[in-house]
This record gives sequence, structure tokens and C-alpha cells, in this order.
Amino acid sequence: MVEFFKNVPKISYEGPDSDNPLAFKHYDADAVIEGRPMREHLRFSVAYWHAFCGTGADPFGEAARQLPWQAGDPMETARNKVVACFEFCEKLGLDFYCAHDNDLAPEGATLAESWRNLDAIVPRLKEAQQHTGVRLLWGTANCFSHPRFMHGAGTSCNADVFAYAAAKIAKAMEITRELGGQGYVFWGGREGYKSLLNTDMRRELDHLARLMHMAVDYKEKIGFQGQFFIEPKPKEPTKHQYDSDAAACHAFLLRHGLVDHFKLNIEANHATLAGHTLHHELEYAAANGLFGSIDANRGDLLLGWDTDQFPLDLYDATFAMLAVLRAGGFTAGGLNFDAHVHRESFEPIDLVYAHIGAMDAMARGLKIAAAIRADGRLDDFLENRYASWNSGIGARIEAGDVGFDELKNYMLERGEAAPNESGRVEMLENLVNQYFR
Ligand code: XLS
Ligand code: NI
Ligand code: NI
Repeated sequence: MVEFFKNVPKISYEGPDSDNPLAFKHYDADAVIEGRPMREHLRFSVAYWHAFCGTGADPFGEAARQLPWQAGDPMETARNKVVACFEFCEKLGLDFYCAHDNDLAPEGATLAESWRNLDAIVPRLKEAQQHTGVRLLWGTANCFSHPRFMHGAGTSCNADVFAYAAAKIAKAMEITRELGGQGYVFWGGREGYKSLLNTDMRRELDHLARLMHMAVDYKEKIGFQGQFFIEPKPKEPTKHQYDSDAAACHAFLLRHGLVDHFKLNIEANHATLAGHTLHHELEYAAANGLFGSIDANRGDLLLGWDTDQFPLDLYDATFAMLAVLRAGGFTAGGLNFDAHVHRESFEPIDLVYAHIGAMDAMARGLKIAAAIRADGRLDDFLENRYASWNSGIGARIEAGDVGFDELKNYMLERGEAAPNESGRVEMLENLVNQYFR
């Protein structure tokens, strides 16, 4: 059997005192936290596109990565990538992978040829899944790379392009079902605009909703049981993406009667591009019944684009895992490392280091978040902060028993509101820091 990550052993847990760069210091897959093994809390996934397809090219430089699975014939490359992906997942102990249709097989000269290419690869993925136990977290369709999608896919001004996207999404859903995918992701790609001068926003949004409704119908028709996710992103490649953040997706889903069919796949770097934190987006999603999955990565605040770096920030990891635990944990979703190595990290081993670090960071975030929850002071503080709503006038407002007339009389009688209590932000920040050890 060919090996693409030669000299990489199976990565195991050695504990926080280990100096071995090829070992986990915090991710102990079977260790139980809050009644569940870490692997079930974290549901780690490798992103097929970044890990096995990305070449390290950027707008200023060509391909730089060593990709030992790359062959002269694109179909041979596709077959090799299957081997590389499952070898990688087994060695790292990643339980899932995520992929676009185009990541798996090359596009042909016609749609039919593209589908023949895919159909030749899917059985190999299925077999590798059965053999290793590694599963598909979510599938998706690439409706943004090919020039035909220059004006968007579901929001294109060209009806034929909409039809092409619909066909591509239908096929990607069939493949995802065939592979037992836990979910299916819609990321807008080029669903947005560069200029309002050439854009009929109302019509484009209605078309996008039509595409989503067709997907919902098709899901039912083919018996795909997975969860649909929308992945918000505010810009790049367009200037304004319609699915700009969790709240914008929520409004779109509500307006078009789609809200019961979707959850959100929140990406850290997209959250920061939108001027939010990952924590904010997760809390918004959870507060509105839309918490679903996470594309775990990070941006660089000095750079204004989707740098898709591996998530290593322990505060971000902790706050994300606090939100995940509060939301009751993942069901269909997981932590997909939608991240790529830096261009200068061009050897296969760099991908290994990147995932070890990211898995350890998220595992450490999980442990810290669980410790903060076990301590209880943070949750107690939060609960008590709203105590005035549990009885008296607060309870009557929440129950909808009073209106402006009653509140006018209530406040006229009292003359002044009850005194405020401190928000204790610094004390709570200190409490969080206490668990960073
Ligand atoms: C791009 C997105 C993309 C989606 C899948 O910014 O993050 O990679 O996750 O299409
Ligand atoms: Ni993503
Ligand atoms: Ni992204």
C-alpha cells in the first residue's frame, strides 16, 4: 500500500508534559468530559480542499506545496487523494472529512463527464470509509470556481447558470447521501455583488430562496437524512455576500419560510470578517435554534481577508467550546478545519503539525470550558444577573401581562428604578484566566 505521509506515526496522546512535536498534549480522544468522550464533543474533520487540493498558490506566486499524491493524470490524482485523506485521518485520529464535489474528482468537458469522474471516485471513498471508520461530516458543491459562476450561482443574472448550479447541487446531495454524510453545506461562494448599479437585489434574493426550496424538496425526494447548513460570510470573493452573518442568514431563512430546514455552519474567520467574534456568532445561532457546525480556523486581524489559518488561539477555542457545551453539543455538526498551512510550510509534515496544534487547541478549549462550567460561578453569575425577571414586574413583563399603561403607573408609583448591580466584567475575565493553566 502506498504511503503519502511517510515517517508519520499514528499520533497519540502523551499529555501536557510531552515535548514530542508528533504527539497530542491535550487531545485524548477517549477521555470523558461532561459524560462524553472528547472525540464525540469535538468531531474533528479535515477539509479535503485545503489539505489535499490546495497548492499554496497565492495572487503573487504559483504552486509551492509538495503534494506527493499529485500524478500526471487528474483521475489518478483523484484516486491518490482518497488514499492520502484516509491515511491522514487514521494517523491523526480525525473522525471525519468534508469535501466539495470538485475536490473529489476533476471537472470534465461536460457535466456528464464531470459526473462520470465523480462516480468513479465515490465507491473508493465509500470503501475507505468502511475500512477506516472515518466518515463524511458534510458534502457541498463548488458553485464558485468555474468562470460560468462569475455572476454567482443561485443569484446569477443568467438563468442557465442557475440551472447548472441546481444540477450540480443535486448531484452533490446524492453523493453526500451515498456516503452517509452527516450534513450538507451551502456556502454562498459568489452569491452577492460587487456593484448595485448592475444588481437587482430583490430578484437575486428571491432566486436564492427558490434554489434553497428546490434543495429542500430534493432532499425529501432522495431521502437524504442529513442536516442542511448555511455558512455565513460577509465578503470575498464578492464585496457583499448575501449570507453575511448569522443574523442575515436568519432573516433570509425566516422571510422565505426556510428556517425549519437549516442550521448554521459558523466559520471563525468569516465571523471576524463580519466584525463579530466566533463566540458572538455561535451564541446568536444557539439563541435562535440555528446552532449547527463550525468551520474551525482563524484570521489575522492585521489582514482583512479570509486567511484560513489553523485555530490556535486558546481564548477563541475556550469561548467556542463554552458556546458549544451550552448549546448541548454537536449533533450533525462538528469542528471542520477549514484551514490551510502557510505557503512557506510546503512539506506534507507541515499539514500534520498544523492539525496536531489545532486539535490540541480545541481540546484544551474544551477542557477549560468544562472546568469553568464545573466551577459554576460564571453560570451562577449569569443566572443571578437576570434575577429581577424571575418575579414581580419582570415576570409580568416576560409573561406579556402588562403594557405601557401598567408600566407608566408602576414607575410613577416608584419614582425611580431599583439600583443597578455591577456587571463585574473584570472579575469574570479573571475567573476565566484562572483556568488557563
Ligand atoms: C470559503 C468557505 C468554504 C466553505 C465550503 O471561504 O469557507 O471553504 O467552507 O464551500
Ligand atoms: Ni468554510
Ligand atoms: Ni472561509
